Amino acid sequence: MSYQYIFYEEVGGIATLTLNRPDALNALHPDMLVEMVDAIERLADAHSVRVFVLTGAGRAFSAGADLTPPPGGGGSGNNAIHETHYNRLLTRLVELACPVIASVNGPAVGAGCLLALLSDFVIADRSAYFLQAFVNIGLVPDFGATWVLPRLIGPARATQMLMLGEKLPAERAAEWGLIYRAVDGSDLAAETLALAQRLASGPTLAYGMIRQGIRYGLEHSLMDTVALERRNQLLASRSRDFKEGVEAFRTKRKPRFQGK
Ligand code: T3D
Repeated sequence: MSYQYIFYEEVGGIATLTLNRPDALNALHPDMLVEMVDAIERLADAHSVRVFVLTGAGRAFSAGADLTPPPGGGGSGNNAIHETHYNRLLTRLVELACPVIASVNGPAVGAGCLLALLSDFVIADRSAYFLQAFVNIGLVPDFGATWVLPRLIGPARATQMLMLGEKLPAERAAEWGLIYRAVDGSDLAAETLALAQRLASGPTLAYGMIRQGIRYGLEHSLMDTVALERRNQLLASRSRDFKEGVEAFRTKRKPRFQGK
């Protein structure tokens, strides 16, 4: 599939998807969502990919759902789009077996905000903001907002974001624990790359199971989660990276993980 609304590239184990509708602040056009799902399915099948980076072209990360209905229907409020596009994208993202970084170069709004917050690490330009804009246009939150936000920042702050629909500056978002870090805009690309390279040279299988474990633990009991940890530890202990990690420890050198 060739892409019109996104850039996608894989370099050195790092797959980067750039939302590319800068004139519309990377608003999520339905065809863009189809392209994103295609790219994520492609990277999920590519065993060479060890970290996935999401970012936006221009001055925004994403302004959320496209509010200009495309020809033939769609646009905000179209229920079918949730089933066919948003939920599919969310599922593919959550099921990825490698770490995901959102490099938030500007406003992250509505579904665009959730797209960032569903990542494992969110690094944002200090001048960026996070905005749950749904209420400002008379919509209720979707794309997992009412599940993700209370878990990340608690119900009081989630309610504040969701009901007041005000911009949350990146630095405040970092103070609240909503995101990993806020950095100077001029450092964002380098900081993102450094984190991506670090993760791309780590034990990918273990990262994938940590991802799975965190989501699972949020929804299940302690004992169920311990049971999953036990199953995953057995798998991790059979990996080449575990063998390499122990060997490196014994011989007092840095491990060279292969992601296998
Ligand atoms: O379909 C479904 O039902 C699914 C539901 C999904 C949930 C959502 O995501 S709902 C939330 C939808 N998003 C919004 O409500 C945000 C709308 N945008 C804004 O409020 C503002 O644009 C911002 C606060 C994000 C930024 O403001 P500002 O002043 O920096 O930029 P601007 O001038 O408003 O926007 C620049 C251009 O981007 C402008 O186009 P123009 O006039 O230069 O040709 C604007 O129309 C366009 N744009 C911004 N957001 C969207 C958009 N075009 C389409 N859809 C947008 N969401």
